[in-house]
Amino acid sequence: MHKLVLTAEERESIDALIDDIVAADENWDPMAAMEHAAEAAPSLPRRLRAFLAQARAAESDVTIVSGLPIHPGLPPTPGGWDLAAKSGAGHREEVALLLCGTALGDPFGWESQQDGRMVHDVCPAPGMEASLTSASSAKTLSLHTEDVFHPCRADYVSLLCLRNPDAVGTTVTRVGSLDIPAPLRDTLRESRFRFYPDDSHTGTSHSAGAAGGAGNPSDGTTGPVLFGPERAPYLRFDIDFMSGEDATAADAITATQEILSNAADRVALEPGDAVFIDNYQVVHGREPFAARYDGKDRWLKRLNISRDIRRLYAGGTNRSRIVPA
Ligand SMILES: O=C(O)CCC(=O)C(=O)O
Ligand SMILES: [Fe+2]
Repeated sequence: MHKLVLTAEERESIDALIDDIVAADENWDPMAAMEHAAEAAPSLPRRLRAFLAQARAAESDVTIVSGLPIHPGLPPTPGGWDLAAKSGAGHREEVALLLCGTALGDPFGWESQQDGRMVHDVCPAPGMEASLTSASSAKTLSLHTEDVFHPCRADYVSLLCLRNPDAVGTTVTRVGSLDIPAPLRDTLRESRFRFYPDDSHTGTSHSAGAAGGAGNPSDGTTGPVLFGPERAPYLRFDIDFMSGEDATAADAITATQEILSNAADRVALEPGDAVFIDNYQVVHGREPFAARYDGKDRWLKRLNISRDIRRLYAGGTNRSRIVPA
């Protein structure tokens, strides 16, 4: 884990960049905000730029920037991402995340997720307490690769904390910390697993603890769980949205879930903390919590970042940062 704590002076200079971008965008246009953020990112404090460049070059698995500006006039936590989108709450914080995100790579969004918005809201929504999406609260969000089904899923999933009054933990397991027995490792390296689009894309709704969301086999894509260099592999896993192609592969999923859970660390994000989770080396999830829907609930902004947007353009039909899944 790598962490940088910004000074008050650095925070003020980031705030000034945000002022300029918000002022330039009278009618908030997220795509324009992203472009302005990309132009302004070279003006971020030198220490922050160096830290993010180093994280990228060294393939840091969990990278935290602490002390980003959160506006004192932040509105109450909305009761779900759709309400957040309508009210436009937290634009300044979206810009803060875009500034860091464009310093690390190429931000993008999915057409099928949160109305095709680039920056997502992660906040509890009434009726979704037990869902398998980020809107859940009462149930553990199990350790997962973000958008596990997609060959061009994010290289980093980033989360900026606006509120987290109960210090609810984001859970992370780093593949580098695992000791996987050789026979299991061999199975995981074979293309014996099928990965499915999750409920945040399909609009269907499964509950945690039920059968999970593994869909019609024809919807899935197959591949291995572990891939890449033998000694420093990458990982692709989401127990709720994958299945084994045979009984051994199914057993391997159960065994791996146990190993991942036992190795989990937790990061309780505080307002102004942004975490950049390497989506190839780390699976992440969330501890359960009690949503109150009183405007003070936990609230994060989320941004997907690719290290090379062309991987997505090459498989698509146009060069849009909002990509069909
Ligand atoms: O709320 C969290 O800490 C993580 C939620 C999550 O997995 C996500 O938004 O992708
Ligand atoms: Fe996630």
